[in-house]
Amino acid sequence: MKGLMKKNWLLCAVVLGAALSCREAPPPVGPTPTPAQLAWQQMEMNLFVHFGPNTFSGLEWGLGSEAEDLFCPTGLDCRQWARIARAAGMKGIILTAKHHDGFCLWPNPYSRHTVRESRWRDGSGDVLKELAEACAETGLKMGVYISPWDRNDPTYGTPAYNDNYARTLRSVHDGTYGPLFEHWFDGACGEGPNGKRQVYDWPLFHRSVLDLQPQAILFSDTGPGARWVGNERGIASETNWSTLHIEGFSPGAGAPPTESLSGGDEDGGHWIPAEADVSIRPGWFWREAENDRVKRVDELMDIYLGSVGRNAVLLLNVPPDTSGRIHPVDSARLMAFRRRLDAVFGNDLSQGARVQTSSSYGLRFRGRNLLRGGYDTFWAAAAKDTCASFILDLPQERCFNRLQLQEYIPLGQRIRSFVVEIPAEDGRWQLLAEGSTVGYKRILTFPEVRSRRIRVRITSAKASPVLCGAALFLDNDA
Ligand code: FUL
Repeated sequence: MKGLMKKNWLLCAVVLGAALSCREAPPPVGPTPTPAQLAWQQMEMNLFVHFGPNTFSGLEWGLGSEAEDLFCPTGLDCRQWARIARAAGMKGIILTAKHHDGFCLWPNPYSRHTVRESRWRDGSGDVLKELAEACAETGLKMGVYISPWDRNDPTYGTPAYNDNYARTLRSVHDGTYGPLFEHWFDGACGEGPNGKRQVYDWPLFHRSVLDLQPQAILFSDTGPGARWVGNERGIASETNWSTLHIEGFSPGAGAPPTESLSGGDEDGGHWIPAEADVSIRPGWFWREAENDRVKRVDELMDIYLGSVGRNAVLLLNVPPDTSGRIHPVDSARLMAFRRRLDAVFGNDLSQGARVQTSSSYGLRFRGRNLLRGGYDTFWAAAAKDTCASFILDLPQERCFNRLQLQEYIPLGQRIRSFVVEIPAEDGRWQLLAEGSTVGYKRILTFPEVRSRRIRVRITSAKASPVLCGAALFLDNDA
């Protein structure tokens, strides 16, 4: 009798275990990213390239009346850009194919203000083509910035401009330059109160890109693929939701408030993650006089923590000089920045830890998934455990000052706030740091501590947390 009971119990345990391990993932909460948005977020860091007549005039906003011959790089080398971008750990390059001055870096058939009209390579040059080839060879993705505001196009300020701009978009997205991962719609317009007024046909512009490149991320103040972070310092808010309200807003003058751009809206109905753009120099375009004002590695590190470390994608502008190559000061700085990133984030101090969790959503989603590589392997807490916690028990005491957390965003952004604790001398948990949102990636910084155990307690969440990564690092130069 006793033996039979034991057998039945074992059978139940096996059946229950099997059921729990086959269990489906918890249901998503709120808006979620499209596969293209997830792939975009995973790129983390891209190179922005401002290049055009302004490189030669020293202006930030060209007038539109510049002679085409002004654009004359003496040794354009897009392969050098791509090599540097790749060595720096960037996954894509976005080029200003047309800035506000209207000059097109490709022979746009719908403009008479392009490389074709210049003496550069006797009018047969095409920067987009060279960059597309360089990116393809280097394994980088390519994106384009094509300014809606145009100081050269004579139709600007009339409905005809919208059609011309749409045709211009199509001439770039029609496959001539291969797949383009992102299209940057800049909201800037400096026409002033007495200037030309253009009522943009956004639906037409979006269709013009998406009909040809359905996977492209459309960037603007209101997305729909990604949103401007609301400043040009490359820094997102500490609380940064990837969800946004867009009803009643439009790119440019009608943009959402700055707080929403840099922090998202907790209850926003659309998944529109933040992209943080910033220049490595004071200006967006190269200037001889700024060669000694290239950002230092510690400034770049702060930007990284404030963007990638706060659930945004970083778009770092490194503008080529008049030769058409990235200046040695900028490339050396980028390489030093890469070395610092590798020194800090190349050594995960949570390796070998045991993970204890307050609960889990079945065996398939257990705590140890937190430390297993791969974004798709995650820990999910039990459905009712919105204030779930986990403890990392390291093999021995270690020093660290950075904690990295990652939510599995295909199931929505859930966490509102969390605390990080380590044991005090009497063994009781004491507060080390506090954080708010997590999202795709959150890197929390705190003064260096030495500990064997660390506890992360979610203090508020929209639904039970789903985390696919937890890691500890030490930045010795912080
Ligand atoms: C702004 C532009 O006006 C700047 O020139 C630069 O291109 C920056 C990235 O966006 O809106």
